[in-house]
Amino acid sequence: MPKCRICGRKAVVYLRHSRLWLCSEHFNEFIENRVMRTIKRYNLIRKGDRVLLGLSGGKDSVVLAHILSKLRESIGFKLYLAHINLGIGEYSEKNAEVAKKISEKTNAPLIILDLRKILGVGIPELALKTRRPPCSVCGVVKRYLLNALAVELKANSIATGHNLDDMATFILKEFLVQNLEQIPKLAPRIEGVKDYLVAKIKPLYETYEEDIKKYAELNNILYVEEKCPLADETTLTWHLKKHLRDLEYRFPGLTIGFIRRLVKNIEKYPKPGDTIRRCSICGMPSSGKICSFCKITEKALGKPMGPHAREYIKEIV
Ligand code: Q46
Ligand code: ZN
Ligand code: ZN
Repeated sequence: MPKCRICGRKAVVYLRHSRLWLCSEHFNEFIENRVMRTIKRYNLIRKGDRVLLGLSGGKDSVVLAHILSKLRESIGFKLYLAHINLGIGEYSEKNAEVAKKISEKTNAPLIILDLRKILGVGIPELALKTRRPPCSVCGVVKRYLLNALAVELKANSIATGHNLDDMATFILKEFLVQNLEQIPKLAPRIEGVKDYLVAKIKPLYETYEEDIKKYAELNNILYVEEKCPLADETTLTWHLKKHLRDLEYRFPGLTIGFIRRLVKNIEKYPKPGDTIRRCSICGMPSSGKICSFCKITEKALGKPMGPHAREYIKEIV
């Protein structure tokens, strides 16, 4: 039976990327240290910060909620959880239930934004009426509502559960389509603009998806395993992620090496040409005159709903 490299007790996990057998206690320590190092290396959270974590109910954000709740005392920050109920039938209800349980477990206040209460419709209807892929509409809605909520909460940053595999995949995709100016937007920390755009941070930037799964398993952490029924498994991004996982298996440590070297050189990539302005309808960040949320809701519902969504959030905060 393999033994833990640190304490010699029975090992339960093998980390291929680090060629390391570990017991459950030292595996937890390894993962939590890695997140802490990512936070420090990229200056993601500072003492006294208010951090709003987007909690979907899936394994990444749920594990991140647990780890951040453990680290909040030693770093000295306040953790808030935000869950957006996207109105995708039973799938969304299950996620909302998990979010409530995680909030109790981690002792972090939870704010639920229910899309059907705000707009009267969910993601499936918005996608159908705008004839856009559900995930693209969903991305716009989630980014908008999380940012609007973070602005009202006066949060210093919005944390998301994007993991190492996600980020390496997104970056590879931008390489393949030669959208190089998108790469700086995939850094571990993206600065905000005072009063209307809150900084984005990714504390799981250097943590493998497989390790997150193991962490959840070993610590009996509840999360929604079921995939979103609207997920599109035919996209380039989806295939790239699958192939990257195979490559990582053959060449352990490939993904983390790639990401670390890339971040070191991120300054050398062309800067995004689009300047951030404020939407002329709702005042939230936008690359054009009107933000995507106002455009989508106007197309689907006949009226840009940015101002209404902002009012709704102001009232519940
Ligand atoms: S929730 Fe939304 Fe995901 Fe479902 S519609 Fe697509 S983006 S797959 S993370
Ligand atoms: Zn050990
Ligand atoms: Zn707007």
